[in-house]
Amino acid sequence: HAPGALSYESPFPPDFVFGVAAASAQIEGAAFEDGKGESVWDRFSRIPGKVHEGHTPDVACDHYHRFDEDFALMASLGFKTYRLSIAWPRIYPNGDGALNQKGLDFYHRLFASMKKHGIEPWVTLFHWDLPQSLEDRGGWTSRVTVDAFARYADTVVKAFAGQVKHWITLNEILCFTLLGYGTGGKAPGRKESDKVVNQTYHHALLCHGHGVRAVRKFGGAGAVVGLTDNCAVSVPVTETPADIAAARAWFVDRNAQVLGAIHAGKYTANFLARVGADAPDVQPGDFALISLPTDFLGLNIYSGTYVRAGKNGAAYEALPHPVNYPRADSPWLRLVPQSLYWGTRFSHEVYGHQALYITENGCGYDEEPVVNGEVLDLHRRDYLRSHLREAHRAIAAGVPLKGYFLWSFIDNYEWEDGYQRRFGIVHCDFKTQVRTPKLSARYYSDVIRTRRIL
Ligand code: GBH
Repeated sequence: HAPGALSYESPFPPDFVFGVAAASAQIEGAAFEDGKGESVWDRFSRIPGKVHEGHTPDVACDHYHRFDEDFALMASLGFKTYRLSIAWPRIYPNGDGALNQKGLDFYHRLFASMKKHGIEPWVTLFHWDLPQSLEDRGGWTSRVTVDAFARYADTVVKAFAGQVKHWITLNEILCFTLLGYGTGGKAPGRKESDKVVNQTYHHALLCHGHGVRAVRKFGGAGAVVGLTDNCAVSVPVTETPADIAAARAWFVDRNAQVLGAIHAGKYTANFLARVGADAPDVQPGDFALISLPTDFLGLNIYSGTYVRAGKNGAAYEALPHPVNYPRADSPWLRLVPQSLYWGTRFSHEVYGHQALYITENGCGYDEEPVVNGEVLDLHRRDYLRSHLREAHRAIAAGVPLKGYFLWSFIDNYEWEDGYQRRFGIVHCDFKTQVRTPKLSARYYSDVIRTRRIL
């Protein structure tokens, strides 16, 4: 369709993918069952003070034992695409070394159940549950992890090529590196120097490359692969040429170390100038792997930063959110729906991506009272609606946005916030494991059925 052909009233394009998302460590539970090895989150969550009230991923939504009923529920709501991740420590309990056949068997059963319910899998190879054994040998600071990931990726893609056609290499490189090894708020909770942190994401970029290589080699006909990035998103304060140019310049700077490096096939000059002596060590051949062509880019966008034209020759001015600016219960989750429009538009314009997916978008709240047996999460319905409108607007403007995955299908283990923070459109009672669709699940179901923003 031509740019401008869609109005808010017109339906999403017929091939637009509507999905829901979750991740292994956040929903599966069964943390020590059928030979699964310990992950860094199994370990980190047991360190006093690291996770809200010491919550662990041990049981989570018990999806490991309840996936069939979960897929029945998804199907009944009309959700036909599901983004999940594979738990590396189920497949290789020590990260490398011996293979755990029971781990592969579990996902074979899971994909068979999805097929039975008519749900298409989008599979992330790594969503933060690094085998603890690899962490004990340096984790993301070490190339041992890169070699182990290459082997893990080969094994998994080979095993599931018949059942999976959509692959995502890694989820949010800057989160599990910077927050895991820099600030220490996420597992493994280390506080290393900038030099070491920069090295961790270089290793993560190499794993992304290995993931692409594995899918090309073993994925079979029709397999596609991409990265999911939590790009930093700028929103121009006014939609004028000056503020838009400023927001674009901020976007280029802030995404230099992942999207910029992959796109350029090297670390860019402005990035190297910024990090100076802390630049990562790069070996010959690294960037040939890192910059292998992909089929799409996945973006996790929850929020955005307002940017306007700079004063006195500065390229831009990024504005802090005032304390009273609306947000979800996560302090970082400021409500900026236009982030979906500008995030996808800048990714397309700056890097030339021809297929973009929002692989996560959603909001988390601590208290969601039940009224007459239903969670009336009108706040989430409004979040969903306002963000879908901006996705729709991007498509109308000619941005190649091909799909949208809502985070999350069900309330789950929200990392350091434990079970306190609920992102689901389906409520999970963590005592009884009863699932109850919230108002937002009904709303999303209607949107998907009609392909319109209702
Ligand atoms: C996603 O990341 C994750 O992929 C998913 O697993 C998670 O459940 C979901 O979000 C909801 O949190 O501590 O101030 O530095 C979200 C993007 C970007 C959120 C970095 C946390 C750190 C803010 N993340 N952000 S701060």
